[in-house]
Amino acid sequence: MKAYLLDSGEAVSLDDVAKLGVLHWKIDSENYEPQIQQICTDRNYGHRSIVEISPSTLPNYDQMIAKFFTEHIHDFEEIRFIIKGGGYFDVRNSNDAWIRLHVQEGDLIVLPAGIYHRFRTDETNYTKAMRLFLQEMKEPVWTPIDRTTEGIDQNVARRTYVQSFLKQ
Ligand code: KMT
Ligand code: NI
Repeated sequence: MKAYLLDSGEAVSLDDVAKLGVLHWKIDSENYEPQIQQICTDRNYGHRSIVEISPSTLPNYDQMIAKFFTEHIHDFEEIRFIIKGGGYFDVRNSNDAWIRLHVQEGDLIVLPAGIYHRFRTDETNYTKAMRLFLQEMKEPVWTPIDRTTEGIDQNVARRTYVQSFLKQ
């Protein structure tokens, strides 16, 4: 995984990315099951699903990619393992600038609840990813809460995130 400031292209270290609460593992994409299993056990991930992002494989493609690329938060972690292809997760740093995370085959990334982020495919225009969901979730659903939502500063996940990672 490579990280850089989106505006300037200046490299950002993975240590600095970790300070924002983003977790990352590089996993053998040929034989990922053992490591994925271990992480699921350690972090209480239960349900999984596969998403294949390309015009021919994702229903409502245009609508979906527009949604992925709209800045949002979730009430829970966003956990994604890239099986094939690549993509960009943009996350906001403590100055509210975008950091672009280029994820590719074998990257497993966890975005903490409450972090502002968005996603798009990269030049390959193809992302096959496993989505993992916390066991505590009754249904593996992902509801994005757009940054423009009224009262978002009072959202519990957002407040917890700000307290934990942005206030030093
Ligand atoms: C999401 O929730 O933003 C996504 O699932 C993006 C695609 S997963 C690489
Ligand atoms: Ni998201």
